[in-house]
This record gives sequence, structure tokens and C-alpha cells, in this order.
Amino acid sequence: MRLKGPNARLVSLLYLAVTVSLLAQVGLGVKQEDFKTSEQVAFYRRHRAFADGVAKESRLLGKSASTQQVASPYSVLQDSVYLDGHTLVSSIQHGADKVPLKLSVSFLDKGIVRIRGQEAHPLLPRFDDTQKLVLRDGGANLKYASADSLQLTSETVNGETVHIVSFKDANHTASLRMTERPWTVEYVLNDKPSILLNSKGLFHFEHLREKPGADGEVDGADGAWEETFRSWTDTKPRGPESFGLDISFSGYEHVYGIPEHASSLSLKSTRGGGKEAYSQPYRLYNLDVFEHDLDSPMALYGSIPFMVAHNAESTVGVFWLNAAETWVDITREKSSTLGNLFRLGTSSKEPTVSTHWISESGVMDIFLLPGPSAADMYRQYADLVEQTPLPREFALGYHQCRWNYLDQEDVLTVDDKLQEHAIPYDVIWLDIEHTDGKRYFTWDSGKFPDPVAMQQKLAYNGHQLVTVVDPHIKRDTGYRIWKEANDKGYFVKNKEGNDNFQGWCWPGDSNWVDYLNPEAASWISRQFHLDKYNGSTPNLFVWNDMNEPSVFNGPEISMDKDIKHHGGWEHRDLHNIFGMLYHKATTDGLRTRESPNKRPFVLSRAYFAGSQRYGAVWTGDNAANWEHLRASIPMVLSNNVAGMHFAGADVGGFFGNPTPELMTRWYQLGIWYPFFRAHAHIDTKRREPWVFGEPYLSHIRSAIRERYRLLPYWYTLFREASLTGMPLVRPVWMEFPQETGMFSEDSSFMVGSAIMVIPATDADTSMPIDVRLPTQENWYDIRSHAAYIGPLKRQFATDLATTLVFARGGSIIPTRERHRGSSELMRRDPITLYVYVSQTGTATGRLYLDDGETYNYQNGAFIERELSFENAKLTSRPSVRTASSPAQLEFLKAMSKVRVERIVIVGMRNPLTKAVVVENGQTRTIELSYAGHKLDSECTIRDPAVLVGNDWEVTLS
Ligand code: NBV
Repeated sequence: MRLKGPNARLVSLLYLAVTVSLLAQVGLGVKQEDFKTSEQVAFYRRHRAFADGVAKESRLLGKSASTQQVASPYSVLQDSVYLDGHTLVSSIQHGADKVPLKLSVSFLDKGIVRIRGQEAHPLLPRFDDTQKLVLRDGGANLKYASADSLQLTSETVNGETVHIVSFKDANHTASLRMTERPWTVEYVLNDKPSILLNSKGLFHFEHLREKPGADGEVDGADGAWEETFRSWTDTKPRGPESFGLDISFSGYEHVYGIPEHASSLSLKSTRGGGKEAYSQPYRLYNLDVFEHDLDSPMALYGSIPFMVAHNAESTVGVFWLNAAETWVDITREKSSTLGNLFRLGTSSKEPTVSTHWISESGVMDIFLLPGPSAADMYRQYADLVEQTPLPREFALGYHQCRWNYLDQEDVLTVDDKLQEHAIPYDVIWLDIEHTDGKRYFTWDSGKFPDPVAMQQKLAYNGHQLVTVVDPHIKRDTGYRIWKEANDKGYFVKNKEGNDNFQGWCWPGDSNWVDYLNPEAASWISRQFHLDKYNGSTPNLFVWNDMNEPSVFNGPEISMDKDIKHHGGWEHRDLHNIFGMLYHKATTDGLRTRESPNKRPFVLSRAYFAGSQRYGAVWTGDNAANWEHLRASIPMVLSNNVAGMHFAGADVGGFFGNPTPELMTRWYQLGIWYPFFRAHAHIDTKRREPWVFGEPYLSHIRSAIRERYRLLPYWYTLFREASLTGMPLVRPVWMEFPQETGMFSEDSSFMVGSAIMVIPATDADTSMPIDVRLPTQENWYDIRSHAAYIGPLKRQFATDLATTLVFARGGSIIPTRERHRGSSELMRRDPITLYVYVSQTGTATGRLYLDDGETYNYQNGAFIERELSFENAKLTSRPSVRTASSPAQLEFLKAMSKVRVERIVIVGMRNPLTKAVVVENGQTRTIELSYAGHKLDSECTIRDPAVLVGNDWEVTLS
């Protein structure tokens, strides 16, 4: 039964009021007063006051001592240190409060060090499920270093005790040094103290305590038992339980990651001045920020507390596993002021980035990742949180979205028009208006009378549908979803824990399912099954929006921190994983709706470390202007740096109307986002590619086609990411780790290791673009094949038809060159291989193919080829992972008509005339063709007629 009469009117009036007030703000920028600054957050203020006290003390100590000293009040309890298998156990204590903290330092495989700490005898348990929900296998199967590879020694330096655990593996000679007074930890890599904990004395742990008398203040600590923000009161029944720690990267000037912020790739300082510095720390707290600022450390929709430091010698990482609100301050300095008197072997003038992390609640749980290369470090990170699984292949295609495609006819017209204009696409999207009054899992039957027929029509040309399914559930006794969840008690509870938490969102009065409750999560998963979700077909996929969660009438447009989840936990403990839990539940639902299971596709706005396992994310509500286009590059890169690979930004900009030039340039950039979707606000003008007319339509079409041409390369990159954890799009430094001048480069980037993209990000096409091609290597314009020799710095003119994309000498890039309407229609198309020859006349590459939908690849149903070019011979061999199995044979059979139809060799100096092809013991000779090429250094072997799944070689002479 629906709400009728006055109730229904009230709901729609209020809904209208919220919408109008939100929409009225378009163009006004972020409402700063809706969101807290660090000064408005009591636990941050307390840590700041503590830090200021320590700094003052340290200065006083410094004056009286010849060596630099740190005034941390925390020290290790005498005789508390011992090595228990792979874990160094100790107790530490604040000099004044005498509450012992238990600290464990565990040594994992690949040199990963894990540090966990909390009260030795906590008054109440702290929320510790984050590890279960985030780590691979819930943390149950972490691989530890073998106990006999570890050795504990203790030394006395200047009268103080230092405990040293040394260990060795193939990649590292490392030791961990822990001083007793004050407590500090140094991770020494290749004899250099590289990652330092508490070297600035900012470690501070607010132990749980009994609530004091009626005045509510503890030790003068402000806001410890109650805190207000505007009209909201956080009752803080557990009192203070935050903790903070400084982590310094000695020898490094650049740190990256900790998305999501609309900030630069190389993170800025937040304290200590400098012209680039921010005046606020970076904040990690998932929030729905309407019309967010650019160049700002403000929190946005997602949070990944993973930071990476890089210098010319090494890449290291720190993963701060905590799902509560977290702030990170960053300062830069020369390390002469750093460290304590026990540190040996550091040069006193090392540049250092010092970071100060502060979390509101939970257990202190930190992982130090030693690298030393980026590839090593991503393997280490993937050991902890898993890789990005192989997505459904169509998800790599072009996504056409808008708030809203109005009705069934509109959807099918857009589908037709894209085909008419010969623009390939894979997915069309439906936003919130497709539902019956924002009751998700339903359809507005007036506008969508036959959603199944609509999906079948789309499916005919290999197109899919995505519908939005937001997490807020309309309070309506006639709405099955609400009623079932309510009857089963699955909603998040209010502060008292005695009723459902209630808030406002699109449908009006709403409740939220508590995904922390495993039963509630699997119930919501089942709602995505074909028999439950009426009108859905196997061609329907899902979009989770508003899952920070966004609550229109809540503090900072989100949930109150003191409301209750399953097990009595407060929302504060798990805020940053709430969105991921919904993403997971949705993905689980789609994966299990067919038997055998198929790969799901779910896009989420909120995310955390681990979200990469569940699908894609996008950067939220950007705007149709050049600044936002530019900002999207470091945003998508930062997500990739932090392991959230399948990321993109709304092409065209969500708010406002893009000019045709902006739209064109945004497509030319957007085809290089791992997730490539155009989207627009409901109040904007229509902007499908053909709307802009010529010449824009042609430019947009050729950009989208470029994406489709390179799908085999993208899919192979995803395969690599799914095995190694390596980002798909990479900061230049990641591929050229010694190019110090490019460590903060965030206007150009690499796609995999073979392609460098320098997008045009300015309105003025007469402005030349600065291009910097690193390293001593050949670079080839990916379209004209004009060759450049790096290192090179020069300007290139670009009209609207031109994009600056270069293939790196030494790489082999697989493509599919036939124009079709969707990725599915291209699946059996032949492959073209581009061999971009290096300065030494070689090249390597890879090609991965599977059915793009199922999990059969896990049984070996794939083709994975190692391609190499050397001494004028191109060879295709199976990868080491290829093994004969019934599933593999079946897949090979299915692909038995898929051949390599063309091999283009770019950059050979000697004119060549023929190619000798050997496949299955058979030899053929082919005359080389130069027809149509502008360059003599390029030749084409037309139709070598070799199969993609076979071993073969082609020798040129
Ligand atoms: O569902 C409507 C929009 C959606 O189009 C957008 O992509 C999301 O980020 N949604 C936010 C809610 C309203 C935003 C003003």
C-alpha cells in the first residue's frame, strides 16, 4: 500500500523542498558550513594540543641536550619485550596515566610489518571487524615470515635500550628497531631508517575510561563525552577512544594516495607553511559533498588510508587500517630535526615527509610495506587486500549515462542514435527517476511499461542496462523491500538502539539496511536476484549511489556517529566502510543470480580499501568546466595509486553545460580512464555525442572508437592488475622511477607501461602543449607513428582533432580494428599487433583473452600470449599460466577462428621486404606492404593468418 492523502502530500512537499534547496545551490560552490574543519572536531583538537605540547617540550629538551630529543611521554615497560614466533610483543605506557597498551609488531611475508596496538586490558572492546571486512580472507590467511628468519637482539645505546629484529628475504635486508624511552620504531631498509614511527613524539592513545562526574570533562579534554556540530549532538557514550601517530618517510620528498581528495597527485603539506601548503589536514571521512571544491584536502565520497612514498631508489607504503574518521597532516623538512638519539647511519640532511595520522576510534592497526619497487609494493598491498578481479568485459566499454533517460522510448532512441552515428557503446544507464517514487528495485510503470522488452532490445546489439539502486529505503508499509527489512529488524538503529534510525533522502523519510549484520547483507544481496528484482534480466547491472551514506538531514549530510549497528557498534567505528559493505552486498547479489555464476558489474560512489574487489567507482559530482577536467587526472591516478583501479570521472562534467570543445576534450581524456562513462545532471541540456554536430561529433566518435580499438590492451592490463595489483593508469614516476623531475607530474600519465597520455586540458586550441617524454627511448605518436627520441621536452600544437598519445618504444600493443556497436560484437574479431621497436630493436607485450563473462578463466579457459620481438623476429608463446585443461581446450576451440589479421612494425630502420611465418610447423612467406604508410620505418604484414591461440613466429628480412 502506498502513502495516500495528506501523508503523501507532505512527503512530496518535503522532497520537493530538499530538491529545490539542493538545486538552488547549483553554481554557488560547496557550502563550507555543512562540513567540519579540523578545528571543529574534538578528537583532532585534542591531538593537536598534545602535539603542540610535545613540540614545545622537545624544543626545551633540545636546548639542554647536545642531540635532538623527542619529548614523547610514552615508553616501553621494562622487561615487557619478547619475540613470540613472528611477533614482537611489548607493553607501552604513558608516563602519567599508567594505562598499559599492548603492542604487537608482526613480520609478514615479503617484508610487510604489521603494528597493532590497544589497551592491554580494555574497559570495553574496541571495534576490530575492519580487518575482517577489509583484509584478504578476513585476515585469516596472512602469510607470516618464518620465525627462524627473524632474530631479536637488544642493545644499549647512550644508556637506553634498543630492540632490533633483523630479517632477510630475497628482496630485503631489513631490520626493525624499537627504542624504549621514548617508544619509537624505525623500519630500516638497506641500512637506511626509512619509515619512522613516533620519531616526532606525536603518538597519543586515548584509552577507554569510566565516565567522570556530571561536568563531562576528562582531564580538561574538550569534547570527550559530548560534542555538538551546528544543531547535532554526538552523545559519545564511550567517551574518548582516539589515537594518533606520526609516520615519517626519511629520504622521501613525495607521498601519494590517501584518496579521495580533489588535490594534486603528489600530496601537499598541510602544516609548516610553504606556498603550496594547505591550511587543513587531509581528511578521510566518506561524505556527499555537493559542488565540492578543487585543490582541497576536504573529505569526499571515498576513503582509502593507504599512502605511498617514492624516491629515485625505492617505493614504500603505509596502510592505516581504520574505518573511523581519520585526519592526516603532512609536513616536509630536512631530517636534522627528526629522529631520536638512537638512530644510526642517517645522514642528517635527508629530506623527509612527516605525516601525522589521527583516527577517532577502533584499534591501531598499521602495515608498513617495504617495496622496494612499485611492483613489489603492489604485490605486498595485494597480499593484504586482494587485487582487482577481472571485470565483465563490457564494463571496459563506453557507458552512456544521464540523470535521467526519461522513459523506455528515450532509452531505445539513444540506443538507436548511437548506432546511427556509428558510435560504439556498451551500457546505457538509468538514474533514480526510473523508479516508482524512489522505491529502488521498482519501475515507474508509466515510463517503463516493459523493462524486460527494453533490455532484450538493448541486448540484441550487445548492450547492457544499469539501474541505480541507492541504499536509503523509503519508509512505506506498502513497499515490499521496506516491509521485509523492517519485519526482520534489518535496519540500522537509532542512538538508543530501540528503534530504526530514520533520515531524509530522495524518497523522503527513509531507513538504511545494516550491512554489518551478515544476515541483512545477504538478504539485500538476494533482492538483486532475477526472481526478486522484477523487470530485471541478466543484462541489468547496478549502480550504488549515495552510500557514504548520504542523509540529507544528518550531520555533514550523513549519519549521526552515535547511532547503532549490529552488535551494538556505533556508526563512528565503521563509517568509512559502510559504503563498501553495500557495494559488496550488491556485487554478491549480481554474482549469484545466475548459475553458473557470472561476473558482476557494480559502480559505487563510496569506497574504502578493498572496494576494488567489488567493482568500479567514480569521482562523484564534478562540473562541466576545464578545472574539473584537469582535476580528474590526479583524482583517478590517486585512486589507482591506492589500489582502487577501476575508477573514472563523469565525462563532460556532472553540473552545468559543457561547451562542445570541453565535451570533445573530455571524451579524448575520458577514454583513458579505466572506467569510462559520460554523465549529466538532470538540469543540464542533452549532450549525447551527436548533439554537438560537426566537427565535434567526429572527434568524439573517433575518441570512443580509439577506446574500443584498444580494448584488448585494456583487458590485458586488467588481467595483469588482477594478478599483480599493479595500477592500470600510472603516474609517470611509477614507470620511470628515476625521473626525479616528474615525481609530481599530474597532467600526463601512463596507461599500463606502454602508453603515455598528455591530454589537452585547455579551452584554447592555439595554445601549444608542453610534452615531456622521459628516458632514453623511442616514443611514437600512436596515430601517425611519427617517432621521437626521449628524453625530450618540447611543445606540440594541437587542434581539436589532435590528441597527444605516445606508444613507448619496446612495447607491443594488441588492438581490434573493426568498428562495431559494442565490445560483445567485437569478441570474435581478429587482432592487430603493433610492434613499437625500442632503441635496441626489441619489443615485448602480452595479450589476454577469455569469454569476458564467466569465471571459466579460473579453470584455465583463457588465451594468454607472451609476445616478443628480437632480431627482427616476432614470437608468440603461451604464458607460464597457460596449462592444458578441458576448459582451456574448449575455449581454444571457441576461438579457433580468431586470428591475427595484421602486424604493424613501427620503427625498423632497415627497409624490409618479406616475412616468413612459421605456425604449427608450416612455413609461409608474405611480401611486406608499405602501402598507405607515411613512414619508411613502418611496415605491415597483412594477414599473417596465424591464430591468436597458437604458437607462431614471424621473421622479417
Ligand atoms: O541520482 C542522482 C545523482 C546522480 O546522478 C549523481 O551521479 C550522483 O553522484 N545523485 C548523485 C544524487 C543527486 C546529486 C545532486
